Amino acid sequence: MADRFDNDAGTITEVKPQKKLKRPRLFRVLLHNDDYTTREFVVHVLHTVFHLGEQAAIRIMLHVHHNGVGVAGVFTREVAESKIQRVERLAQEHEFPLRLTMEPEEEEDE
Ligand code: TYC
Repeated sequence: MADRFDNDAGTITEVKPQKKLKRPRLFRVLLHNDDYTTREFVVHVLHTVFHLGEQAAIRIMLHVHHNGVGVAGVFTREVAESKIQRVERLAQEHEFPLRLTMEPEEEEDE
């Protein structure tokens, strides 16, 4: 229930209870392996869309190539969604079947 108090003018002001400020939920963007997308294209995408340096981009691409899936980055929902859309569009333009998904990070308590 909202708190109430009278001020000097005799009016009543309702004060909304303070909502606890929470950090936004974060999402992992997962990159999936396939047999057709070139290694160069994956590195290019990691560099241009995820702003990873050459070394990190190559490392993640190789991790996905060998393990089937890997994390391209961690973002808020909107940023994760827009990066996935950008990559899907780039991949379509190059006729690569590259696939990305997103999943929520575990909430930390506090
Ligand atoms: N497996 C691909 C190849 O050998 C390379 C690749 C890596 C594709 C990562 C997708 O997410 C990917 N050309």
